[in-house]
Amino acid sequence: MAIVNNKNEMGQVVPENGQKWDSTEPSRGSFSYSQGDIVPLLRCHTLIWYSQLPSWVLSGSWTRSTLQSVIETHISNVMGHYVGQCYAWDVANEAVADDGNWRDSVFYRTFGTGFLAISFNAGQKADPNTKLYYNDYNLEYNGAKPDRAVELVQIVQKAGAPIDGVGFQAHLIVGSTPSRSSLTTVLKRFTALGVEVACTELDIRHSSLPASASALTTQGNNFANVVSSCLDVAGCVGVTVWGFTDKYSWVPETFSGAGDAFIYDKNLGKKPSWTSISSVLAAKATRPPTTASSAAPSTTTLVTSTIAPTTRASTTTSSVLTSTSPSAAQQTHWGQCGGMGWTGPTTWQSPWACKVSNAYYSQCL
Ligand code: 9MR
Repeated sequence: MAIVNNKNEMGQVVPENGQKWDSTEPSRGSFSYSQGDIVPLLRCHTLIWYSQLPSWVLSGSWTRSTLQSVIETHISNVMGHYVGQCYAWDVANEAVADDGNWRDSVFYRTFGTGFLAISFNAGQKADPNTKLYYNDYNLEYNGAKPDRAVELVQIVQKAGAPIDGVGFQAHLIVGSTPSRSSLTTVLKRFTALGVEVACTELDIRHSSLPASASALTTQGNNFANVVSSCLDVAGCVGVTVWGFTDKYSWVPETFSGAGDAFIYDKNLGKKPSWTSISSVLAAKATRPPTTASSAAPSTTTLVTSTIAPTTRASTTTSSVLTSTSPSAAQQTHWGQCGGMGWTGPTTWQSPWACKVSNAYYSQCL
């Protein structure tokens, strides 16, 4: 809790299961917020999902009219309870099946895709100031699933209903994560529709345990790539990890033998993945604004990283780069002077030297 509540570490928190329908309205018309209320700064999750529904919703016999009323009552009560506390709400979750077809659910069976506009309209009515999101996994690689999710956003927009964002859950596997550029490409397919995007449930699991030192390094590089992809996209507003310590995780229960998918180990020590993410964020934070393309996104602000830049992790080794061609754009004391993807100054002012912290970050010290 000390780590979660440290705002230099986490910019916002998701109550993992506490806001789901089976927690908030376990029986019809009877609302409970005891699990959701335990955290104060929220990315809110989730309202309309085929899973973790109480049986009265799952096996009720609904007409369009009765189910619409149940959806609207649920959304208005739950969002109403959290008004002003949620940066964003995952209004609809996982409405697309793994093969790219629409996912079967009580909502889809009753309305076809019509439940989406009903839900997003209800969301706007309940809290006009939160961001209304569609959230799903396996959107991270172009293919049938993101194709359908693009269609989903367009369906909601064409219906005249509000949709502000698309959440990429990003439950990934060490060594098989998308490249920085391919993830950037798919994120941009959605921002091109006028919505913001975010990584909302990032974890990168080892397929087998214990992880070797080199697997931990790979995991760190994989995390850094995902965060970098988000930073590369104007309109990608944040990265949320779906748990932070390997001590507690949904992963081993679902993927037997796999795990250690997070940024702190079981003893609450920082892993290479923490250091990699911290370095990427520090590099971005110290990068001077140079061109229009690197300016703040016009529609959104970079505010919602779960892991905020903090003091950079100490490094055990550091090497000093040699300046080859001094130019007009020399970096000043403390600024970044190199690292993967760095496009700013790579020469520096005397008497400072450019010290390599890691592959992602060199600093003028
Ligand atoms: O982390 C959640 C886990 O504790 C629950 O048992 C599980 C039940 O489906 O849901 C997990 O969270 C899921 C999230 O709500 C939606 N995206 C996938 C997450 C991992 O399964």
